[in-house]
Amino acid sequence: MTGKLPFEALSVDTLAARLGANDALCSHIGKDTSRWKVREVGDGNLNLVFIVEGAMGAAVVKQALPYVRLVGDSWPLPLKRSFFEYHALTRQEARAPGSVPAIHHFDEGQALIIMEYLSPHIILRRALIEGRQLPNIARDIGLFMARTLFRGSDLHMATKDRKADLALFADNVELCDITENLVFSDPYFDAKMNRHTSPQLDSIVAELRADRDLKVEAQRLKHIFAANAETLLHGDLHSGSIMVTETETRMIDPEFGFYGPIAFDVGMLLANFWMAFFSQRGHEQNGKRDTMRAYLLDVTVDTWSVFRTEFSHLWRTERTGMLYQKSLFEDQGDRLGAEQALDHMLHQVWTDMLGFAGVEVHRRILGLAHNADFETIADEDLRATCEAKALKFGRHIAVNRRQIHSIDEVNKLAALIEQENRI
Ligand code: SR1
Ligand code: MG
Repeated sequence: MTGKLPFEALSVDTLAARLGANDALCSHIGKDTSRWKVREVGDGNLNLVFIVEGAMGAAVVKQALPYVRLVGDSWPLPLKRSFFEYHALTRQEARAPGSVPAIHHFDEGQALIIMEYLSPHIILRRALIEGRQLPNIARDIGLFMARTLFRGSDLHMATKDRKADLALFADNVELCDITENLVFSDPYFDAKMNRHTSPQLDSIVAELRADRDLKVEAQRLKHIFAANAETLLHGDLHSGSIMVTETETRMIDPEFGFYGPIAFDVGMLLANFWMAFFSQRGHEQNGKRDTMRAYLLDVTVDTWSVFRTEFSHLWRTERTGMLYQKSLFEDQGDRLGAEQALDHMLHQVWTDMLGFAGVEVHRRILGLAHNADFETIADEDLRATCEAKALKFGRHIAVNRRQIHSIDEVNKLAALIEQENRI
């Protein structure tokens, strides 16, 4: 296949014929296509994902569709998101080696990426729903965020390179538009594609939509998201975008990559741990999840701590960009000045991160794109109870983010809300 053919979506039946001559794929799985087994496994909202197994091994073929898969062709979405995913993956690999799947081949015209098949990895969200405690995720994801977010910014990059990347990713307009609407606005009015557990949550939803402070805060966060082009974000760093084994963690799916605020990836990620926490009560059929709940709160503490520590380390050792130049501080013997600036920066990330986490929780319960943590709770009353607690928590951290000073404080609040009998 060459990039010059018109785009055509692959299928289980056509994949071998269409990619049988692809050298990159053949070199990884073997070229005898009669031995290829193809499965479509995409369970995300946007794309096709195939696992192709051959005599020598397996690979993943991911292809964008010209529309949103979750909704159908009534919602067109450009194929170029595959281009942004490819470029984001190459930068993430350079900035945090070993943290993303290896890329074997990219075909821009067909909007497809052939990449490493991660096995026996599973999606982190699934592991958390099953109640599995993975020992390394806080370390691995904390390091990934610190390294990619620091090294993709003007703190580290030559400003000419950063501006070129800023221009490149600025064209990821339609995916930013999804986040701008689905995360920051739609949950707070009666948007067409919204849904929630009804009637159980109806009155809470009405309250949130009438909550002036919350809506103002959500719009302030949207403003930060849209205007603060600090670094190359993953852009969709939730527990469905992370694959894990007991010992390994890999980030996938950065098609929402663009230049935005450092705090966005961190907030979205932590929100997903807090949602996993609030959903545990809905998954207690085979036993209590108290230790799992404690584990999830520990993961938020450790992730934030690893992020902070690594970001601070990079600040001290790799601050080679045009921001907070060493010539102004360390080179004049003013190490404390650099530390003061670092403190300011981390404080800003902390405050905004809480806000982004709060609205992420809301949109997964009130908007179009829900998450399996809550959706797989079959008992709707129980699901609504878990969701109502998460909504209350999300509102609190979004609106009061400037008055919250530590992650222990946040987690105490989460534990208190979790124990409430009525909402
Ligand atoms: C229409 S896309 C809905 C959501 O799916 C993606 O994974 C992103 O999280 C997006 O917001
Ligand atoms: Mg995705």
